[in-house]
Amino acid sequence: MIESVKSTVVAGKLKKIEGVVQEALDDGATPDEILESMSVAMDEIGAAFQKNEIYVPEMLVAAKTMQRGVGVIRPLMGGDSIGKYGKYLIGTVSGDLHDIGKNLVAMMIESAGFEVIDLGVDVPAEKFVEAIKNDPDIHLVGLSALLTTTMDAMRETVKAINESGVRDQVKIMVGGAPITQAFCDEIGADAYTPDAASAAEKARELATA
Ligand code: B1M
Repeated sequence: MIESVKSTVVAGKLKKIEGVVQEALDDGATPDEILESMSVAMDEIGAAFQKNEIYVPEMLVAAKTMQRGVGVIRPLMGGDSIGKYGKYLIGTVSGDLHDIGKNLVAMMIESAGFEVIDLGVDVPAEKFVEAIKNDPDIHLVGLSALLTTTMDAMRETVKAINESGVRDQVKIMVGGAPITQAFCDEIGADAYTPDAASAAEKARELATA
């Protein structure tokens, strides 16, 4: 059953995914297993794109299929009461339109007990700064980047926050496929985590430190 979750995402069968995810759940698969299987599907899609076996439209429909599938398991993720650990500002950096990973991080962070403020994709550095300045209750900021070409925008965003006089108010977390601990250290962010689950864990740790 879990295999068909993966193959349905790879094939971009938008109309079928909700039923297939539900069947997998009924069959005993956990939401985590289903998420993992959809993420593996996106890796397959990425590899096929790299080999020119598929093009942007196929990548896009697979992404939409995964997002619809995530919608089915979202209510099952449960978690702590929203806002218990404070507010978490998140967005994908300027020039970058990838949001599946960022949305998963936002979902896990919310389940971990934060009120999430999601600025969306292609977010200019100034918008992050403005949001932090306008809300003194924001103490954590998450930046996502999926392209090697937008890693610089992440660097610029951290720099803009550093220079805006609000750096002491927040801790900055970074992540996304091309991001590493070394890059996090280099740009002066506070924490790198490789996936959504570890991001939620780290956010709690930083909020309670
Ligand atoms: Co794009 N794309 N894409 N794409 N795309 C990649 C990233 C790529 C690796 C594919 C490839 O070539 N193999 C490649 C980047 C190469 C590079 O930079 N080295 C690429 C490219 C080239 C492009 C375009 C330039 C293609 C073109 O137009 N020629 C273009 C750029 C558009 C832009 O952003 N300006 C483009 C466009 C797109 C679509 C719009 C079609 C679509 C995105 C739709 C959407 O997001 N709504 C898309 C997709 C779907 C992908 C792949 C196939 C899948 C991404 C994904 O959703 N993965 C991707 C290949 C791949 O990743 N294998 C690819 C599933 C998701 C769960 O994982 O996002 O990694 P991920 O998130 C993880 C972790 O990274 C981490 O946690 C998440 C969950 O555990 N994480 C964080 C993410 N953010 C975090 C923040 C944190 C902590 C952890 O703290 C704050």
